Amino acid sequence: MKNKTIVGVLSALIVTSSIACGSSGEEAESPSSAAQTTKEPPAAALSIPEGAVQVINKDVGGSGKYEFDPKKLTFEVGQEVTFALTAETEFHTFTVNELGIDQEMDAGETKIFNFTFSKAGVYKLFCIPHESLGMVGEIVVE
Ligand SMILES: [Cu+2]
Repeated sequence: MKNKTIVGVLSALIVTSSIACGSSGEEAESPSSAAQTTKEPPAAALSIPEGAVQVINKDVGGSGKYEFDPKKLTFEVGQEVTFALTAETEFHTFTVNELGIDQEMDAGETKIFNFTFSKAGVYKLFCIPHESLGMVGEIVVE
């Protein structure tokens, strides 16, 4: 698995989105090393869309007590949901195998993604690294 280095929370907020999906393959030649990159205000980058369903991926300061908050979510068939998933201080995933959902969050990161629930059912939600530690939940679509 990848190295889950804990980056400083503030710098992670700024940098994560740009490196999250990047493969560290080609870093050979960058002629002009970004000497004068303009700094962006950190808070503005994380605007959570109105009406988004917020789920906090809790680890209570890395204490080892892992849980989704809330751990049970109920939606209607056909409902399009915008999720705002926040990882508290550790890497987490928001994974629902049966629905093909597998979102990853680095420490301190908030991930926004959309999903439309097209089929009724009760689906198991879990965090890949912490499933065995009880970080599980349930998505009900009715
Ligand atoms: Cu987790």
